[in-house]
Amino acid sequence: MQITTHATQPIDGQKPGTSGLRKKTRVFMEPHYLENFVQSIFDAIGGAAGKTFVLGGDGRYFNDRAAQVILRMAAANGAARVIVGAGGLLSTPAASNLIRKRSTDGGIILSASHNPGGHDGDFGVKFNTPNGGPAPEGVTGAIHAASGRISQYRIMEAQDVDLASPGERTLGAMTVEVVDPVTDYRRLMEELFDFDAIRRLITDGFTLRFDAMHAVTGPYAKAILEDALGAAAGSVVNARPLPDFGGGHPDPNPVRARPLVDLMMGPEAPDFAAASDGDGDRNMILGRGVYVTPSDSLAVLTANAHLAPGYARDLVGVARSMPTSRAVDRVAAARGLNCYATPTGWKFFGNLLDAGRATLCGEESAGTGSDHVREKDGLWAVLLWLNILAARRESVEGIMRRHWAEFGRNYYSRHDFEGVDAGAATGMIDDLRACLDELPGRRFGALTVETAEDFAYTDPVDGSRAAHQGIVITFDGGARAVFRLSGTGTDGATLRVYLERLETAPDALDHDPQDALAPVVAAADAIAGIAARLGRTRPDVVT
Ligand code: G16
Repeated sequence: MQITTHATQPIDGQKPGTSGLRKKTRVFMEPHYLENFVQSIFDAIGGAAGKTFVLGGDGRYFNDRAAQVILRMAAANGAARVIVGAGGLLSTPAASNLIRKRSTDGGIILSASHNPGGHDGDFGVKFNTPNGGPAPEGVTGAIHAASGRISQYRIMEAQDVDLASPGERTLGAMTVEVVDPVTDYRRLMEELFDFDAIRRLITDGFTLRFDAMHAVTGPYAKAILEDALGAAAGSVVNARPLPDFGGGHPDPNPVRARPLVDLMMGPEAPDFAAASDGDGDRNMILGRGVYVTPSDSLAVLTANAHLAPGYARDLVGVARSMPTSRAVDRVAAARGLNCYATPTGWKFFGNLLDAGRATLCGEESAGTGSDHVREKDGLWAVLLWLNILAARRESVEGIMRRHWAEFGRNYYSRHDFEGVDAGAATGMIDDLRACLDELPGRRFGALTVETAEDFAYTDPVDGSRAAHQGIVITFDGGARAVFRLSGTGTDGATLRVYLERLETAPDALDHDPQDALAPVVAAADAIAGIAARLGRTRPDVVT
């Protein structure tokens, strides 16, 4: 088969963000766009010759075409083997598991995660390193640099590889190993959790619903929750992955997964519900009548992980992204665990996990995970919750109430202002940064500023430094507002305002979070001038 070397030129903007390169699908479909970026990955890691990679994606529009292009480029660049999920599908955590388990040289994941799919939606490409985790900043920087120097890419002229079913195929001298996307992942889950106990819970009448949002977790959830654990047929809804996610926005939060929330707040609610996102790394947890914030979920999982066999060992530590609420810090303090606050982006957990400093990690953006892989893992979080429920035999609501009574409640909410003018948003953050020194001691409504900082992080393992990772304002009495711009959007800018207030009074643990946070919301707007500067009086998404 013929290998062709195409002349090309650098394309502006191939700079990976919070999680890989995300752009409009039609941008990725432009001539040479995907090819330039993939060649830049190979160039940045010292070539592909003789290497083994994992390849898969969340099944969104263009996933199938992109997978074929990447296979032909890997073959032309001399790769020895690519392990690819049947149909080109792999959830992000399943890909991370395969990268590690098969001792590969890394993997390429095709996903724009929770962003909508389709020709007019979003697409993304992410490189994960041999530890199974998202490439750290040093590697993404090298990929970006390579994309700025590129002058040619190599591709094999060949027919499409048959990816429909498991088996080995060849592409020139390269082996394409097509695997069932679910098998290895399900085995890993069986090692970590007490499937018998969860099965007994379900046999005893416990009911659940899992919304796969027409994204990649459908086949995983069916195989594990229904087939292996005995949840009633139909417990997993929207289970068939669709290229446009059925026209939906596969982000498991109370806004995008509204029907599930409505079900759980109504009379027909099952005992437990959960949802996952486009590529299966996010999760949302609900009990009958109760929504568990991702920050609270991390705290509860940390406090109870020992109830699952995979975590019966002592946890070594826990890590959260800085904007995630400090609920888990209170558990860590009580249990004598190290607790790390990293910048937003799962890639920042990698070193802590590799160095054995953290066992569990989590983010306010609906991500929770552990050292079992190097990505956040939606179904893993669901199974850990189910294992805890099976061990405690209490309702989700009961578990939350006891948790808040013991540790206090960190009321928490994130307000997103989407698609705002990028210049105005950047200007607002810059101006905030410029006035940090003047804020401490100033009063905004009921709250007085204690500290104001521009968050920077020095990795305790390799000493690498990430600056300008968010503006953090703390107030007296344990309240906090954090401002940062999203690194995953594709339209203008998204301002995220993260709001938190600690409450420990036993009679004040049951308020509506938006009411409890009203003084913090008002202070945040007064400090940043969101309405005046961005012309928005209310957020587009409240989680
Ligand atoms: C990605 C990252 C997460 C991050 C989230 C939101 O998640 O992996 O670490 O918290 O984006 O990032 P931002 O606030 O910059 O938009 P995912 O699920 O999209 O891969």
